[in-house]
Amino acid sequence: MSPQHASVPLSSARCTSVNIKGEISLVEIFMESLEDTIGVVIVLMGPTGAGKSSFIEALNALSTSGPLGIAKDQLEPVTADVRAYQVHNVTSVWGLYHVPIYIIDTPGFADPRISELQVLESMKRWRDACSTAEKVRMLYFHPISDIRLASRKKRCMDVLKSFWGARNIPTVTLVTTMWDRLKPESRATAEGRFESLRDDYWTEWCQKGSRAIKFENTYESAIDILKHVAQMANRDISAHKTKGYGDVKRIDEMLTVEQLLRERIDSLQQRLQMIDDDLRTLADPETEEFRQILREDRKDVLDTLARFSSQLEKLHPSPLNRATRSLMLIKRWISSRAASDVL
Ligand SMILES: Nc1nc2c(ncn2[C@@H]2O[C@H](COP(=O)(O)OP(=O)(O)O)[C@@H](O)[C@H]2O)c(=O)[nH]1
Ligand SMILES: [Mg+2]
Repeated sequence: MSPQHASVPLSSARCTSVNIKGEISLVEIFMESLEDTIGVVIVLMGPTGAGKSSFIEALNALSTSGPLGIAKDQLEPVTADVRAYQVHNVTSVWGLYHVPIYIIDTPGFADPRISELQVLESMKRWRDACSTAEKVRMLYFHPISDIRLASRKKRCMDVLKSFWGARNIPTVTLVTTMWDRLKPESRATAEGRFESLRDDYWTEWCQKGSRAIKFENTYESAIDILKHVAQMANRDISAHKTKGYGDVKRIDEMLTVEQLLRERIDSLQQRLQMIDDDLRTLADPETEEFRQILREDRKDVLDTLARFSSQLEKLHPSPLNRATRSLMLIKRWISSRAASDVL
């Protein structure tokens, strides 16, 4: 859309297609520059390694500037923060207008060092953004190569569903990846997994306008996904508006993202306990090299625990409830471990 049209309200219009003007390339921009955009903002979310950055690279594949270097097997740095890109030479067609397309790449869910809460924190305002209310779309990436839907990945989908909420269902697409990695003989089984994911775990959302699609890790497939995004419906303004980190079904229920964070803290505590037990039993000087690895691991776990527990603390600023009391116990436990002489 040209600047002179910047004040035209697009809320009543519906995006129907994309217009490709030339060689597509992505250029990183400041997140802040998207605050009052009139463009379509496509948010990529999903577990670490699911293929979000690969989708961006595929879209950028014909750029004469070369790869962006953001997918995991390429040079560091990988996605540790939210990053925004403008997609050049392609626009979304809204009624009579052509508007720019932007992509936001987010840190992964189920990442060993980043909590899902931290990812949601950075995305809350995009879900709720006013000026771009009709034009935020979300692609949730899921690797179809996973033999079964691991409970961690299922929980991540629960977090996503609770966070994006009923109102935004039509704007969300489940993008399955890794299709090109399958051996020909595994394709049929993967198709079965895709169908059961779509008709089982994603069925309620499909009935309300969400879709499940495939990404083949090629430029053409990435363009097809852009075209698909162009045809997605706007958010359903008759449905209730999700606030904060997501919906809870009952008033006394915990947020899914908080449950997950507590589970992750719990398993980190168990891991630290195991490391400490190993460090105590491995007294032999021959094991020094291994002890050094354990010490580094221990430091990593302690740092992550400290970060996760302070994120949990921010969720519960009030000092007098049950959740805060259990948090105090967690913090006390972490401090005692940090100060222990197991080294
Ligand atoms: N062959 C293939 N590799 C993929 C696909 N998606 C991701 N990968 C690979 O999986 C690794 C992690 O992908 P990345 O895009 O960085 O995941 P992200 O954490 O979701 O951004 C990289 O080595 C990618 O090359 C896919 O659809 N096909
Ligand atoms: Mg990435």
